Amino acid sequence: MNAPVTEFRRTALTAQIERVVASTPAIDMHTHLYDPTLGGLLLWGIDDMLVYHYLVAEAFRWLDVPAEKFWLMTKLEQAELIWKRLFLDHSPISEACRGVLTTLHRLGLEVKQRDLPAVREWFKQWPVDTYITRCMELANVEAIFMTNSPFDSAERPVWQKGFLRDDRFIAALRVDPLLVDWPNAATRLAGWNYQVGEGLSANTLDEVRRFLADWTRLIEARYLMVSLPPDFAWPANSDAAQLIEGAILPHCREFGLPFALMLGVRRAVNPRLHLAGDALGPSDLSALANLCAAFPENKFLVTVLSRENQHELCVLARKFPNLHVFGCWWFTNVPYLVDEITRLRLELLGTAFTVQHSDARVLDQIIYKWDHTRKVVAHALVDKYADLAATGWEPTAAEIERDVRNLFGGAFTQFCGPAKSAF
Ligand code: FIX
Ligand code: ZN
Repeated sequence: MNAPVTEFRRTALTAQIERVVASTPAIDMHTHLYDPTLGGLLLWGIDDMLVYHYLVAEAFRWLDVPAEKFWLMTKLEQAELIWKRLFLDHSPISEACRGVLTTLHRLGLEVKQRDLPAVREWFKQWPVDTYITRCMELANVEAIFMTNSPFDSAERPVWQKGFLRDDRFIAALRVDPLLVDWPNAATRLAGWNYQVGEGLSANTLDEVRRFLADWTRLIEARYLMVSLPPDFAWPANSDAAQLIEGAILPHCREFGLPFALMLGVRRAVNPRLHLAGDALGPSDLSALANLCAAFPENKFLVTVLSRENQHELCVLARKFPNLHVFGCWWFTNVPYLVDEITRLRLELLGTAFTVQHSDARVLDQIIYKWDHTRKVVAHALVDKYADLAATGWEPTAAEIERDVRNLFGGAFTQFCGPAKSAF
């Protein structure tokens, strides 16, 4: 029979694991942050934190202004209204509200004053570059993956002109417009001198590959990425299914790059809320199983938005070595579900997955997103290592450090492997 670990041993184990989890640098493998020299696209500071779409959605639970009127307000006015409704008129206990407070607290501000003008003043002292370093230190993040879209008219010209890269920011090529709205994407590609027709002929697919190759090289992308609705199916006659098979996956094989699938988003369920109006639905993961089975040479990085899909995703990752599970995405990034999902993954996959990505849209958010995740993950790991210790398998410090490194980016790096010489 297993001897239960003593209270004393558990306390020591807890302290050790909390220390390792706090001090292990994370690779933030999916964000909406930008290299600071990329045309001023990087958002940071209190007002951008307050108008984050997670908070906008929550503010509308209390707002008496119609959405159309809200969007006519300036960013500062919106931020003030959100601050009043979500922080002053009610206690800010939701995860997104608490996140703002954790961030300010870790930055050294006194949140108890509830003084928005003073917080705004404090942010004015920071040059962006020093501030990036500060946020990355506090979050203990060593690399930030961006979301880079050639279809974004703010981003596209800056890449084409060229700029001196900040090597803390790594590019990921986002292809949603290509896959979810092919007729419009085809028109744009044709305008950029790719010889594409509306139908997905062999020649058109080759030209899409030429487009992907040009952008992969230009931005030095480390993976390609798309988010897809719950009804995505493969195989199918849809544009998305044909483009994935005929262009995206051959391109990924040629360049040795993974394809990241974020599954289960229902866009614009309430378009009046803009970015805050997206919702979710459970995906049919047989599409994913079919892709993993049909293309063993391709690597798939996958996260799912619906709680209902989490268990099946783990089971699929047990079947397909070319599938790597990552992060607790968006509506699942609340401690309650991070705890549940992380425990499920640890029990089904060991440490062969990536525990979290921040999905930050505002730089400062990396502080709270990683802080909250680390606390939950440490608790889950204490239970798992205590279970091992009860069998007599005492984990060594080096083993714990190795495992935590894997969960926070090591397994992801190993899964991606080196890119190919097609670069
Ligand atoms: O598709 C995505 O990458 C999503 O993460 C975003 O569209 C979403 O708006 C978001 O910010 C979620 O955290
Ligand atoms: Zn995202």
